[in-house]
Amino acid sequence: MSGTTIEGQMYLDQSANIAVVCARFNSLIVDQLESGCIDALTRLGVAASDVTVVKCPGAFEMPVLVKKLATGGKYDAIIALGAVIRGGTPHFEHVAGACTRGLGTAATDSGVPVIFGVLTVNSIEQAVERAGTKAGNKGADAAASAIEMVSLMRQL
Ligand code: INI
Repeated sequence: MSGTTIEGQMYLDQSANIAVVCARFNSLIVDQLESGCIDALTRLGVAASDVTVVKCPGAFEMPVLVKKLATGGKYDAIIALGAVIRGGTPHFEHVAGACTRGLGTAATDSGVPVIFGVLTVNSIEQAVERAGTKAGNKGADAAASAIEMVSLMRQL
């Protein structure tokens, strides 16, 4: 049994600046992730005016932007939203791998929470399922993770 448990709250009672980086590639899906994310952030206590959305070409470009935002000292958390959908070539592995590694590095190098809201799926159907249909909305899930991490970082 431990003496202390530290947990993040799931609702923010202090202000927080959140950046949401959205890939334009597969925008039919990512636009749904973005709206689910913004809706959840505001319902979880973040003022709409404290949310900054940054649009980029695709998942491959996200790490450099996220790193710049994370090291600028302005944001309490950064949420990356994108959709990498497998095709018939190895392209998927390169884009998804570079994006995943780069976002992880941006988080650990900067010390600012980076939330991985990038779908990496085998089909458009799997992406649709995660963008506001039967498997929920991964953008909204990413918002909840961001709030939990901001709360945790403020306690540690
Ligand atoms: N970018 C994505 O965000 N998702 C994809 O599924 C994808 N695929 O499969 O090609 C994708 N490619 C573009 C890439 O992210 C860069 O924007 C592009 O290569 C220019 O650097």
